[in-house]
Amino acid sequence: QKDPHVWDGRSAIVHLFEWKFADIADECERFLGPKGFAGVQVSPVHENVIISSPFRPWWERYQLVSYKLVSRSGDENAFRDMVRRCNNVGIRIYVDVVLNQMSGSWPDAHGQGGSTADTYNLQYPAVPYGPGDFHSTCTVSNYQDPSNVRNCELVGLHDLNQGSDYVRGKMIEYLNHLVDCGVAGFRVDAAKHMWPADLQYIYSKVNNLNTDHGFPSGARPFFYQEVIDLGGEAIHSTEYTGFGRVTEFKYSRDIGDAFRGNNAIKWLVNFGVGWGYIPDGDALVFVDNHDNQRGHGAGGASILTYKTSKLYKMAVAFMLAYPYGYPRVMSSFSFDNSDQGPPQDGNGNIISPSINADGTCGNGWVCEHRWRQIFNMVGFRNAVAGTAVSNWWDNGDKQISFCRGNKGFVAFNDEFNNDLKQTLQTCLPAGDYCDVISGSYENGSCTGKTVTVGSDGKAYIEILSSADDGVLAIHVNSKV
Ligand code: AAO
Repeated sequence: QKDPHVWDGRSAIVHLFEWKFADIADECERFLGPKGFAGVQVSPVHENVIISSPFRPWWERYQLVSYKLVSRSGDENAFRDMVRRCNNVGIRIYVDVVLNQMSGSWPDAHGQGGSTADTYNLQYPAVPYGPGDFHSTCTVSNYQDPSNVRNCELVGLHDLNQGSDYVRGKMIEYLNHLVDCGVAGFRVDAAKHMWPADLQYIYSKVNNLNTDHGFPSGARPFFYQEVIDLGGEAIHSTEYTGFGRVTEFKYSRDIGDAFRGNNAIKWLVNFGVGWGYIPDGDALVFVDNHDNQRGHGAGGASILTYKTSKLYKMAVAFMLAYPYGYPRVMSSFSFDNSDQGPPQDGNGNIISPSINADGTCGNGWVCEHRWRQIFNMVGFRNAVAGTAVSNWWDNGDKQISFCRGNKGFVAFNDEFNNDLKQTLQTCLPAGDYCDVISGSYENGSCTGKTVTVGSDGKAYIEILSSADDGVLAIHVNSKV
């Protein structure tokens, strides 16, 4: 349940936050498949309460009225069609599932599929759930007390009792429905707010992945659980790593601090377990997520996002170059305030991303995954798969480089006033290589800088502090 079940030669999940299913299907075929991505995390797919004040915020999708597959991203037919089309081109689908709770209290609550609920009285007839299926209405207020965190309401969201056979049964039914549709796994929202033993039980009852979608028989669904553990609280990530991966939030905070210059990047030499994180095979890693990019969740001012683009691209490049955890790339819509929903019309219909001539997105979508420096580093990660870090070099401060076996080499200059100008060991066979950060290697030619590696494996590497990008990356598949 820690294996993402990806196609050979592929890696990285991209979170297409709030995308519509039809657009995701197109993106799998026209971009993610060809560029070597392995999977997509989709926003919650169940029926949620439509919230009109504030107008259709992104977070309404975490407030359930039923487990029907109908949301602003599309209905069940659109969902099934997307999963099939993406699986056909080697892109797995992971669904963000909300098991902790239903909605908060809203007058006249109704959902995208027309279901209604009496949220004040804990009546959700479309499931159906009633008052006996919930924990009490106390508030999560003390992160030093596991019972408070797990048996009370997170920000007023009505807290389901996963200890009940009936409630568990409904959740297992929902997850099995998604498995039947062909998904490869799940992000489990707010896992920290549920008892580990309850989750372990629920996961154990979920069916094997659907062989009609190309999964081998006996394949268990991938589970990665949102547990925020920055230390200092009663609940630890390791309570959940026995039966799935866990989102390593320390990674997100610390990589931000490092590239912001608060902690010299030379210290990244043993990033991961060496920093006290959970084991490599237990971790799901990311630079930012849909919460902490807008000040929700954890990490605060340390977090890098698309808004700090040069440092952000460096941090994402490091995540993809360095072998720790399974990486997730964030793909955002642009926002000015933290409630704002995705690009939408006056009726709350999501507006599709447009694709510009240079491959970037328009209509309010940022599409970090279409930034050359990011998707080319997915190609780098695929090219160097199975190799270890070697020949680490640093200048004692904020310039570093390292090899991945004899398959790839990457260098970073995180100094704001000093150029990097060094002859460095690249570990690559002699030849000319295309730097996949300043350009791309396409149809046999390089649109960026070319790096010449000598017969001793060394090359002159230059990253000026004034350059658009503070990274340089070459690999065996970018040999000119
Ligand atoms: C909305 C409204 C609320 C309203 C509610 C009910 O905003 O005002 O009361 O509806 O109607 C999302 C939004 C919420 C939204 C919710 C429902 O973020 O604003 O509420 O949908 O629509 C905790 C949880 C974590 C959670 C995170 C946001 O542990 O699971 O809060 N993330 C997930 C999703 C998220 C979603 C939900 C859960 C709910 O990813 O999108 O909410 O389904 C500490 C704790 C953390 C805790 C944070 C924030 O973190 O450790 O566990 O996260 O506090 O409460 C330092 C500390 C760090 C600390 C952090 C923040 O960094 O080191 O430990 O500060 O103080």
